[in-house]
Amino acid sequence: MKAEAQAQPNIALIKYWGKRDHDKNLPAVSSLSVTLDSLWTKMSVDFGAEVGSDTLLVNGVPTPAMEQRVSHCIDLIAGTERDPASIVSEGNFPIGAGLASSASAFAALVVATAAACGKTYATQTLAQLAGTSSGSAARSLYGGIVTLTAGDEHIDVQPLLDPDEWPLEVIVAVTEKGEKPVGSGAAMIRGEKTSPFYASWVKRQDDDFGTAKDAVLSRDFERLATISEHNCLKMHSVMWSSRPPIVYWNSATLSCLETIRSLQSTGHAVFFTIDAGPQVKAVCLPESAAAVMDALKATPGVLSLLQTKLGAGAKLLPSE
Ligand code: 2P0
Repeated sequence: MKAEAQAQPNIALIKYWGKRDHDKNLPAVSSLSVTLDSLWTKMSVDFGAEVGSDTLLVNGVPTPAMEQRVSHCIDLIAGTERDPASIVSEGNFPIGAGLASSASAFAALVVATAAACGKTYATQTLAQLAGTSSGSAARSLYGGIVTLTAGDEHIDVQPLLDPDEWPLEVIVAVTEKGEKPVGSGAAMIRGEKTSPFYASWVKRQDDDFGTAKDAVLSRDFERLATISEHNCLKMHSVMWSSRPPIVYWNSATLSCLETIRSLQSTGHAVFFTIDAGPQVKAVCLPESAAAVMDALKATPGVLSLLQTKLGAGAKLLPSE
């Protein structure tokens, strides 16, 4: 009747931006991501709570705005003839600020819901269910480095490397704490409809995805760095060229990019990626992590830093 699960957000190096099927929420492009370790979301789902309809508490605050999306995700697993659920979400990082909070939330939600209603699913099926609610959530079912390929009927999510097979680190420079002005889903639709670059973005994605996958399998950091930065900037070009334009960056975002360029010029193994928000994620090898932390800390406009290794996929937590 009640279960709790935990998942970590993931950061895409080859980005998901655009949908081939809106009803099924199928991505238009393949993506490749790293699952983080020390950022987390815990979700508990309780079908035995005496509530008249689904209720959602996020970090102790009732959050009716998200309820419909969460209820729909629970329906996919428990059916619509189910008892109402009390859903409690807790996390240790900002929500809706380009830090992939919906990825960890929906990944944890599908695991908790399946357990709470006594159903057993293959991880791949749980990934597909999570992806229906949030495309990127599908990737957080797995740890380490993960690929998501998109077909016309369903997605296929695969772990490419375990977290300890390539000990990358991710340093997140937080440059703004508030929620983003335009949600990812709406921003993607605007890009599909209005950006003159969208068709070319979709057409070239398989090449970028293949290059990144090869780079990961051969542990070629420089090659992964080059293709990841290129893919990130192409995604932002689609956003910037949408009408009206979507610019998630602020001046500190750009300052962080300059810092990372300067670290690269002194031989550090680091590259940047940026999602639907102004935060900059620096991906680096462990030997460069201290230098990256120091340099980003000294960068104007950086409010705080989060440092993490790669982590595991979503998991059920022991019941109390
Ligand atoms: C990604 N993002 O690959 C890309 C890069 C943001 C920028 O997936 O509409 O919340 O719920 O499927 O998963 C964020 O979008 O989108 C995202 P929906 P989601 O991580």
